[in-house]
Amino acid sequence: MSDTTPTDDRDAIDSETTAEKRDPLFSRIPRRDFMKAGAAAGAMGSLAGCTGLLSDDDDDLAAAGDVDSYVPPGEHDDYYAFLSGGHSGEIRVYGIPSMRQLMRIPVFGRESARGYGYDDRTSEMLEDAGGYSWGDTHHPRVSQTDNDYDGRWAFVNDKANGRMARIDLEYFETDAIVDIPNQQGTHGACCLLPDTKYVFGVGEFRVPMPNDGQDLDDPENYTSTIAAINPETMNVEWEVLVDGNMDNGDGSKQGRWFFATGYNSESATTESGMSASDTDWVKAFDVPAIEDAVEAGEYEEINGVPVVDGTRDSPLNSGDRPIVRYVDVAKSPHGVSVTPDNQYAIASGKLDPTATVIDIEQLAEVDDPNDAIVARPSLGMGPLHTAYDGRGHAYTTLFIDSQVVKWDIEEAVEAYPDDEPEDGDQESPAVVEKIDVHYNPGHLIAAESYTADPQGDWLISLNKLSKDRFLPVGPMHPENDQLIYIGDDEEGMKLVKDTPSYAEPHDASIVSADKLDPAKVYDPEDYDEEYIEPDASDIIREDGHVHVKMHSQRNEFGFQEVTVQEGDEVTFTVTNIEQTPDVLHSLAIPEHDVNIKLAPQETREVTFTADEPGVYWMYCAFFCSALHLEMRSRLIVEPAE
Ligand code: RUQ
Ligand code: CUA
Repeated sequence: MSDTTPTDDRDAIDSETTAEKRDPLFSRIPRRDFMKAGAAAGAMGSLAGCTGLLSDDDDDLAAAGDVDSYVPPGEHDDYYAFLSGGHSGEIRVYGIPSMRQLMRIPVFGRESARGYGYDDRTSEMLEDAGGYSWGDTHHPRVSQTDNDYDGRWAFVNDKANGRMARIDLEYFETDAIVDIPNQQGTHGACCLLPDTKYVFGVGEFRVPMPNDGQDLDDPENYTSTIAAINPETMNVEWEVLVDGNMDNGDGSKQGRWFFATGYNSESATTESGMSASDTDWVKAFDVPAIEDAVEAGEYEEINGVPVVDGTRDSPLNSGDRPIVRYVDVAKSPHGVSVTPDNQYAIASGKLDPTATVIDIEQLAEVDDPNDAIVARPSLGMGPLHTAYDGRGHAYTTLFIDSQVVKWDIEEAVEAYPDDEPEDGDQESPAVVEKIDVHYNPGHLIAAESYTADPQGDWLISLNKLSKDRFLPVGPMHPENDQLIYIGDDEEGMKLVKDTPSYAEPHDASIVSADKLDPAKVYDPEDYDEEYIEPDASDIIREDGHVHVKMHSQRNEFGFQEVTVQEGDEVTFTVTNIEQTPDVLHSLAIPEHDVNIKLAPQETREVTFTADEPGVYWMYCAFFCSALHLEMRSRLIVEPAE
């Protein structure tokens, strides 16, 4: 098996990684230079473009033959995976282990097949959330109760416009979006456990506070915040502003700590400035202490939100219970995640080959938060994110090496500090094995890794580049989500399949199928729109407004024709009265940009202006029966006198 490095072969990869050995360009750059301030980020970027030079001698698929990931036609997967869609602004739902895409859930942008952003309710929701036509989803996190998935919601950030959205997991649809005040570039998203008390939005871009045209050119005084959002109301309860920027975050599992990485302690505005210093911080937010400060009125209200000062000089950080503890970690850490047992928060070095392991219990006790660092294993080049199997192993993506490294957390703790690399290039004895992935992985996620009880069987590596792995489709390539079996510590990790994906999954959450209970048809009680029975069909005309109420079923709408006057504002309230699961209709109106989706027992409303006289065939866009094409009626718009 050429794709893994067995434990006893560890020496062979001490001085150079497999990727480095095989990559002619890589080996021309002395590694030491690589890690120098400023150069590293650029080197990382250029290497992302040259991993296609890696020779392709893997026989992964043959090796994968004995791992059973086959889900026969008609059978169901064991897990749901929720993958973000990046700047497509959506969430994708996969079945695991088949890697079949089961559904897409539009979040921040309109999507016509689901009528999302076309009916009145969803278009008002998007409008109230800022009215942007797109978003950038990175981190889907699923709500938990008692540190286990409770099947209620998924949350996801919008990095582009500083927002957080909630997805209802009964209906698999976005039901709330909050535009987070004082935050630009909400990047990290995660829940404070055990019971999802808050959803945290982590502000990445530092801006003047408030960002109202003052202090434009005073980057020293730009700040970023974390926002604590109530998952029920989606209100921002409070924010904490900090020094430096923030990147990713993870909540601890026992309610006290929230961790965020950051890569710009320098307060710079250029790439080289942001990576000048050899260290940055993991910030550990002491949530109960912050709540006490809010309670005591120790905040400034900015744009309607209590903002607590968590900068290093803040009086709230000088007493014996500081609200934010700044832990020094090697430069520009990226991912941070809390281990299933809540013992450690592990931050990945990104521009440094190490991960930093912070002991959560010690963090509360030590005077100097750096004393809570209990391990710093050297893992490989470009460590980004870490997931867990529940058997004491961590799995970290190595962006530059194009690998996933499996390592033993306790072994790393025992080896520390004797294993501290002098020059950053000795691999930690805690490394168990590495597997090549194709290519340049960002996040990875293991089944239920974010809970207290990961399943330890499947892991997905979300690779940014697919290069030559699929049929060419033009200059924009698909990305590659690779399924890896991690259930057998003896045999090692096995690459099982490649899955092309559209730009661009960042993070994911994998949830056991039995923890979700999605509805098969809508319950009209859950929504405000009026349910229209066939005998309640009506057309109400009032001062230039026409309200049409009608049902839909195979193969008709409540009215064969509807006549309005040019210039009328028209509202259609339409119910799909079908009880049969999977029989959807829609109301599509040509040349009026109208298309609303109607699943069984669903009612939607849409309002538009009839401004062009003529005849318009309203039709159903879901193929619902043999007479689907006949399912249409006329909208007649009479010219104004
Ligand atoms: S980030 S590739 Cu937006 Cu989670 Cu790390
Ligand atoms: Cu209803 Cu097609």
